[in-house]
Amino acid sequence: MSETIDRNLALELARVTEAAALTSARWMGRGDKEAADQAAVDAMRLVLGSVGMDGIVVIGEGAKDEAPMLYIGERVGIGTDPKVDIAVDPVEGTRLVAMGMPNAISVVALADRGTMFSCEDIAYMEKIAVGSEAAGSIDLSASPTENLTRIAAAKEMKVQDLTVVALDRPRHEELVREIRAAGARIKFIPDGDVAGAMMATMPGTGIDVLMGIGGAPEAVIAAAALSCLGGEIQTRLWVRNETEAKAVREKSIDTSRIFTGKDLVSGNNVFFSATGITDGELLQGVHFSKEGATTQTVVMRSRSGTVRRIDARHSLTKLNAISAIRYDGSGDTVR
Ligand code: VTB
Repeated sequence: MSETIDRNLALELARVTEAAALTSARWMGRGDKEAADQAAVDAMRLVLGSVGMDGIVVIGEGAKDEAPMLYIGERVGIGTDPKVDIAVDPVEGTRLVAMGMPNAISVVALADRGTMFSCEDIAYMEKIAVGSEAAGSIDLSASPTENLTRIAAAKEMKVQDLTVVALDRPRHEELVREIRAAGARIKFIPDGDVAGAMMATMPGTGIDVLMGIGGAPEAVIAAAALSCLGGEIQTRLWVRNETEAKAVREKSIDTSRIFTGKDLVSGNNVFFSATGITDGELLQGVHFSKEGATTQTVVMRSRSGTVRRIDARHSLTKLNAISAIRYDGSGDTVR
């Protein structure tokens, strides 16, 4: 399987996230996050449908009855081998696009069939993620102070020099208090902790660690990215309400278990692509001009460890002539 999966899928994923980013970027700052998401979903689904694979959406837009497309369990691809699990987030940070804020990305990850974790009963996970220099030094069951001390030691830095990225949420009040008491700096993000985890892992972003509670599906996508980038992620399910607590009791879900990156994505041939929608530290967003549009994408494969950045220039007039996707913003993609 490896040859097929290597040659056919790695770079094709770039086309998938590019298409989603190009269409959803039309909605930047227009205050309509559903429209930004729908445009991306339509384009992503269309391009995914042409990829030579037999894919099942494991992380998607939601359960079948609430998500008409890219729902969990949906089969995508042309149906030939390889058999893969797919995680999609057509717009990671729909509000970021709607409000024209930084770091909205379009993301797809693939791994061998049956190797991606999913827990539809619990929506959130506690997370900690670091880059390769600090891999092996974190422990989610230890306090944030302890983790910051260990990360600083591993990176030969002072805690005061560390920058934590965290979602700006009331549920992080205690975490924020502790990080501040330890003396580290914080970069708050309004949404998008997949980008946050990638920032903590990629060199040159100025971020040392991601901490806090975010979406469980986003944890799996982040784990896919980290299996390619190196670094380490640890997560734990976080129960948000009585409905989830009931599911935990009835299904004996272990909420004390710490999931490593390998627990979330166990396959060792993982492909990942992310294209910027709005400009950010990680990737440039979609820029439009009279010639068309430009995109920036990071494409990676865990087995080889290759990380590529792809700067693309798109002629929207030509694309419109050959595709069902309405790239010029003139209307909806034909579904
Ligand atoms: C995050 C983030 C997403 O949801 O996981 C977050 O990555 C967590 O949920 O972009 P809340 O927004 O409810 O805190 C998003 O912000 C939105 O899907």
